[in-house]
Amino acid sequence: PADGMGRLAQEFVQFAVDAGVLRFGEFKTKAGRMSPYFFNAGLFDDGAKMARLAEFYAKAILASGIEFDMVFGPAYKGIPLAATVAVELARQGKNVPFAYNRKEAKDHGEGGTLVGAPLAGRVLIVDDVMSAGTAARESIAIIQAAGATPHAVAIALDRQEMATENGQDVPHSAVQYVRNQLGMQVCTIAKLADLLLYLQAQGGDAGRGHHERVLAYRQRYGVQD
Ligand code: OMP
Repeated sequence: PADGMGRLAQEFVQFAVDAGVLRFGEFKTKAGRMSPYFFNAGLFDDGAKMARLAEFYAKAILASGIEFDMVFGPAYKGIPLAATVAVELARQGKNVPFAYNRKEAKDHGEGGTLVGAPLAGRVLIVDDVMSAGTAARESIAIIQAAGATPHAVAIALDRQEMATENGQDVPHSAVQYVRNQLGMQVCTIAKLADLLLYLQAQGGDAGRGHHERVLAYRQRYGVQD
């Protein structure tokens, strides 16, 4: 699609492929599925890539019109994301506080598991990927326990696949659950459908092969938009 967000998504997929963050092959996901593609945000591993990544998030967040009072980054991968996205949001005219959690509570010094600004008001969670939704549920619990409102989630990639509940596949994605059941807003830079469009446009033997395998994966685990 030629619309602004469609174009941003295509640019982002290209950026992720070029950076080696989005790869094709055989990967096992957290939910135990064999996936023909994997998005490893940890491979945005230099200053220029992080800056560009933050720019994609900030553009998508600001274009979404989501209102929020602060940014929260869940440990570990959400921490540099929240920090750099907060920097970029400030650069684009929206300066908000940010916070993140530790995985281990600290029993000395400042103590506790939260670092940064106190969790308060409408919190925007910034994370990398949503597949089955486990990570999102943990962030929501942390924010609620602090007395703040889990208001929205911004992610780079929505895999648009079935969430799991107690180890069982359910017929909706984690993003759909967060939107429809929890009433939160979700902002994504790109989703599985954008990846499929990208692969289709690539053509060539490799592109066609990847497209076919990703399509087969969507048929097995995917959800309707
Ligand atoms: P859920 O917590 O099940 O939604 O899965 C999200 C997490 O899965 C991410 O935070 C990653 O740890 C991991 N993941 C990726 O990073 N990239 C992928 O392409 C797929 C996964 C995954 O395991 O599903």
